[in-house]
Amino acid sequence: MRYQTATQWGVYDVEVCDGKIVGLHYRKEDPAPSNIGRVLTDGVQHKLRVERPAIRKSWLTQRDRKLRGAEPFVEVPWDEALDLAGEAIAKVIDEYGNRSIFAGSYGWASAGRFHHAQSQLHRFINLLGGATRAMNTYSTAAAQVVLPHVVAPWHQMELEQTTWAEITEHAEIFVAFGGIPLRNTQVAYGGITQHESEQGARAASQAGVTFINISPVATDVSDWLNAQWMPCRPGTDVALMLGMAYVLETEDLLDRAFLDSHCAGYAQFRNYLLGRTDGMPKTPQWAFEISDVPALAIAALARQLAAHKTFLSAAWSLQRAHHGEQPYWMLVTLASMLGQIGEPGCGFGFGYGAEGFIGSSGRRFNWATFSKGQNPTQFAIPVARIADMLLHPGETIAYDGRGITYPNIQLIYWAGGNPFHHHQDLNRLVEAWRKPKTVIVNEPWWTPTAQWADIVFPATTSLERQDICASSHDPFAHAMERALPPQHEARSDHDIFKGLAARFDRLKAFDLGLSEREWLEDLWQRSAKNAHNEGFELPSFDQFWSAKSYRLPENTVRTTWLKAFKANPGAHPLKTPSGKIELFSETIAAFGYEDCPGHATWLEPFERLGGEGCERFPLHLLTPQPAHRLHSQFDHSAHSQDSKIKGKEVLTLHPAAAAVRGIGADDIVRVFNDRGACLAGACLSDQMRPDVVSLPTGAWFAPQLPGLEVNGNPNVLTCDKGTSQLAQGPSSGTCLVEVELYSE
Ligand SMILES: Nc1nc2c(c(=O)[nH]1)N[C@H]1C(S)=C(S)[C@@H](COP(=O)(O)OP(=O)(O)OC[C@H]3O[C@@H](n4cnc5c(=O)[nH]c(N)nc54)[C@H](O)[C@@H]3O)O[C@H]1N2
Ligand SMILES: Nc1nc2c(c(=O)[nH]1)N[C@H]1C(S)=C(S)[C@@H](COP(=O)(O)OP(=O)(O)OC[C@H]3O[C@@H](n4cnc5c(=O)[nH]c(N)nc54)[C@H](O)[C@@H]3O)O[C@H]1N2
Ligand SMILES: [Mo]
Repeated sequence: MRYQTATQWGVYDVEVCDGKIVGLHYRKEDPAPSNIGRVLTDGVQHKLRVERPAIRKSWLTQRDRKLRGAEPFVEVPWDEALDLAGEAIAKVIDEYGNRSIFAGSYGWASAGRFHHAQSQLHRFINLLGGATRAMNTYSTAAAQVVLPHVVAPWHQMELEQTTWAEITEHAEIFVAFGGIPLRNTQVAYGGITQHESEQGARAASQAGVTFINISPVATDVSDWLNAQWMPCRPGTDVALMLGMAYVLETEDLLDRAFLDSHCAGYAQFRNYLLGRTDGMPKTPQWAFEISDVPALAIAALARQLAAHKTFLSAAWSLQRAHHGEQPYWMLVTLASMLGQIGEPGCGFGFGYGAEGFIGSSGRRFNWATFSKGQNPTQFAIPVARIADMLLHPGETIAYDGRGITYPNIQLIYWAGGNPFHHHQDLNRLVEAWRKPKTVIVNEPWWTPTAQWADIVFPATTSLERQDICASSHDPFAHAMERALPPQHEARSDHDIFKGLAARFDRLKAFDLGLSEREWLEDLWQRSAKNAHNEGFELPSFDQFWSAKSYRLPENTVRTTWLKAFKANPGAHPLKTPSGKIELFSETIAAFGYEDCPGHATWLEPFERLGGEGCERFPLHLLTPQPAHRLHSQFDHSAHSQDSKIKGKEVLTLHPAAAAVRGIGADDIVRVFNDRGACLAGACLSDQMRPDVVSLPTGAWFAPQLPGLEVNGNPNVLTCDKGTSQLAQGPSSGTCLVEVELYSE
């Protein structure tokens, strides 16, 4: 039998025979289906499934916290595990209050609007009086906080920014800071039906658009785009952009009329650019010394951009670094100086190689979501400050103009994320994670986070339940069919929280007496109302479910991003305080943060190539997204394991860097700095700077030897420091290491 399923990397039919997945079929409507789908064939029914509720041994006997992560589990019946979890939650609320529960539970979990693990957790915990939550994402925290001050709310920009179709038709030059790595466009949050990024880039190239790849890695832009490569040092893009801005200003190649009519604060920025505030003009020579891109090349590029219809883009990775607010603010500043913002195919945009929906022309639609209710504590921390919060209860940090005081967390509940994958400086997280009394995790597999819990509830996967896949950025909705019965004793997150809600007399308030099918019908009917308000009708739920997929009616042509603002800024102001693009922000300046002043600024990161003290760790470590999976998901599958070297994640380094260290292809190497060390398998490539190495994220954290992680998880090396006091985002992009041949 074939069943339709939808994942965050595409829609597939899985073939099931005698209760086993035996095959996977790609969909013909997808022009570039992702191979990541292969993880399903052996990964779902894998020996690493959590089979039954499990309690860590000495938590069960004496409520120990110190051995968390280093101890076996005892399987218990469902009722006993739910009783224990319910008692632990009730006790913490009683003794410490709701803020002492951390239910931020960041993570991608799986596609599907009803069985969305975090939403289920949040609905449950809100009914008990709420909990401490997390705000913003690991993906784009710095952007989400700085850009609303400067130009527009992030979510609006993601959905409405310039399409590939407009770039193809109108742009002449596409500048890609951080490239357009198409491997990342396999994925889109909440699901994706048609992978169109490659088509989009090819069409632009065939229409004559010139691509420029400003990145430490040449392969961040596909070779068929014939991009000009400018290999900059990581974390120095702001300096490079300032060098270009200097040329535009001093050679009078900028649009002063646009800066006057559409922007606020160019004068303040200009004083800084010319060195009037700090005695340091940001000349191309100055920019060369920081970025290692020759001054002549910087000046030539600036002139080239001013003479053409230019689109400036940046990867999301640029802002996942110390002072990550600055490259995005600076990109907007540079685009404002060119004055082409609001013209079709020109201006600026973010993430064209980040997720598959960026730049697509498909209709955007507001599908109904599963209702989480309100969090009565109304309290959240910046998502990447979790270890800091656990280690420093009572301490106050700055965030976007206010103070946030860390609560005293006594219980962590995680459903649908893997902090032992996603957080920086995992050795610090290990220490922090042992502070609370209790950790509860819902997981399908024995991931590191499950291994680091006290109570583990076995969760079903999408293939074991019914759901609807429909995201605001995708023109399709799909039925997600139940292809398998729940494996072993697994239950859906919804059923797990039903069991817990019953222990608090909240079952009826939690599930409203509705079955899974009735919840899906409710979602569909609420979406139908949204559709009706937009002037079209959805089919009935039964029609949709039997057809399996539904496509939204084609849009009337989407308008060019910021076109109305360009035409008449007075009549169509931005949502910033001045209604203009804020090259200087009075608001941010008034916060008085030395690590995020009032205009885009080059600020030294805590470590970088060419910076002070880089001699001991002379290589910059990039930690990009993995090509063969989504984050850490299904790392146990054959598809992911086949991409490894001797079972280790692959570290790519330049042949020259390898030669001086006596490293050959396929050798096992030790990657280390003062924060930690891990093993990896070496792969050589001359398509990168010789002082840069690259180790994708997602290998399951395995600190099996003293001071040594053995699977190749780069987050034992990254630093757990906020981007700045403005956004407090993760700064995983800022990381120096050394590499040596490993011999046991
Ligand atoms: N060094 C470094 N670190 C990074 C990054 C980087 O660039 N560099 N990138 C960061 C970014 S952008 C992100 S988004 C994060 C990603 O971090 P996460 O989103 O936490 O990573 P995932 O591996 O997707 O974790 C999802 C977990 O949910 C589980 N799961 C799947 N389906 C279900 C379900 O139905 N129910 C339940 N209960 N669980 C389920 C999966 O098994 C998996 O363990 O990583 C961040 N970490
Ligand atoms: N296959 C796959 N795709 C994914 C994901 C996945 O897990 N697997 N995860 C998804 C998620 S959650 C996210 S947030 C997005 C992330 O999307 P991005 O953050 O855009 O992707 P990254 O792969 O982290 O980085 C892109 C490239 O930036 C370059 N780079 C790094 N630092 C610098 C720098 O300082 N300057 C310059 N100029 N370049 C730099 C690196 O060479 C890297 O290849 O990807 C999504 N797509
Ligand atoms: Mo992300």
